[in-house]
Amino acid sequence: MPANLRAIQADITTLQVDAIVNAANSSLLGGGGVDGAIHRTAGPALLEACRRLGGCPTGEARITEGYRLPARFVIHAVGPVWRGGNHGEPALLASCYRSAISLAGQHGVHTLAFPAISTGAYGYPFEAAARVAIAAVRDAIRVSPAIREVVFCCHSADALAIYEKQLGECDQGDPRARRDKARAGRGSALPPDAN
Ligand code: AR6
Repeated sequence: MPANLRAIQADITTLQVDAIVNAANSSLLGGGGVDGAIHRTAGPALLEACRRLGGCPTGEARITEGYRLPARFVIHAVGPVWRGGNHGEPALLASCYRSAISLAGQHGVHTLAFPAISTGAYGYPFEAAARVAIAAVRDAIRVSPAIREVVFCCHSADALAIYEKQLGECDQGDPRARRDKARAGRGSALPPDAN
């Protein structure tokens, strides 16, 4: 059965899912934004675990336990800094979503929540980032069948509206949406019978 994708507005540190994704930097040693919130809630053992990982390149992800978080795991994904869009940013952003899904699949995660990676301190334009995120997640979950639900966790009502609109636009259950996407040449690579 295909995984369910949905968007909610919440503080990701409160979510009772198997794993939450952190928008980390390549040191993995904490920072502001969602990274700061996750470290504050998880407690100092998370920083210790991150230290042992020895960093993570942009476009990749690493996994730790969730410690004091309700989530069992934290998947630390390093998105790109936005530098105008011609420095490989979309590919790097897609790659960190794919790496996170792959790690989740390897660790038996069924439910997973993502923040909007790179859209805060890293300056990635929100709508463009959401488009990359949704497409990358849709693609990656096809090879990680254990994953049943992916939540795009938005910090604001505006962010939620953007995700809901884009998830609606590429609603795989709607044949008209599929046809329109195919016409626009920007649809998912899923064959119609994969839905
Ligand atoms: N729950 C859900 N989303 C959140 C939360 C939260 N508690 N807090 C912020 N957001 P950012 P980046 C949203 O800056 O752009 C850190 O210092 C926020 O509104 O956290 O990938 C790291 O250490 C935004 O839409 O991550 C890195 O150095 C999104 O999360 C750097 O920032 C991402 O914003 C990474 O920058």
